[in-house]
Amino acid sequence: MRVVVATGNAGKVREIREALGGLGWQLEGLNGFPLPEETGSTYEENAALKACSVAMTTRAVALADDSGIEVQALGGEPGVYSARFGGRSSDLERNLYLLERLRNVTDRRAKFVSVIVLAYPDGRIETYRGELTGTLLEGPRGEQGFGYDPLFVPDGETRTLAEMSVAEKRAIGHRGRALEALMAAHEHGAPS
Ligand code: ITT
Repeated sequence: MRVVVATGNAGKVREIREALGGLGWQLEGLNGFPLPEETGSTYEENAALKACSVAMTTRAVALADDSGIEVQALGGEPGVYSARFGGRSSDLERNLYLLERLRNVTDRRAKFVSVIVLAYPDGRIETYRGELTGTLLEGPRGEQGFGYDPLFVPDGETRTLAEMSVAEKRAIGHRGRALEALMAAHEHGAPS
C-alpha cells in the first residue's frame, strides 16, 4: 500500500520509517503538499485534520502524527501546543524556555503523548495512541532524537531519549507504542 507520511518534522519521519519497515508499505514524503492549520484542541483532532487533508489532496492513504509533552507541574502544559511552546521557534529555544519555567520546581514529572491517524481517501480513519511517562532533567543530555528528547528520562531508564538510538526509543516510546498498535491492526491486512 502507498502511504503518504503527512508530517514536516524530520524526526517523526525517521521514527515512523524505522518502525513501519516490516509492513512492506511504500512510504512517501509530503513532496510539497501543505499541512492544514492545527485548529483542534486534542491530539486526535489535529492528527485527523492533518491526515484527512493530505489524503484528500493526494488521493492516497495518509498517516499523520500529532504529539506533545504534558508537564505535571505546569498543569499539563504545553500539550497540544508543544510545537509552539512559549512562542519559541526552535527545539533549543523551547527546551531553554521549559527549563526556565521549571526553575526551582522539584516535581519534574512529565508525559509524552503521540496520536497516529491513518486516513483513507474515502474518509475512513483509524486512530492509535501511545504514551510515555518520565521526568525532566535540569539540563539537556544527548544528541539524538528531536524536540524535548534531551531533557526527558523515561521511567525505569537512566538515559534521556536523546541518548537512545531510533530503535531503542521506538521500543519504549509513545510513538513506538502508537505505531505498534497500528502494525498489530494491519498484520493481516487492513482492519475492517
Ligand atoms: P507536523 O505537524 O508537521 O507533524 P510538528 O513538529 O509541528 O510536525 P506537532 O504539532 O505534533 O508536530 O508538535 C509536536 C511537538 O511536540 C514537536 O514539535 C516536539 O517539540 C514535541 N514532540 C513530539 N513528539 C516528540 C518526541 O518523540 N520527542 C521529543 N519531542 C516531541
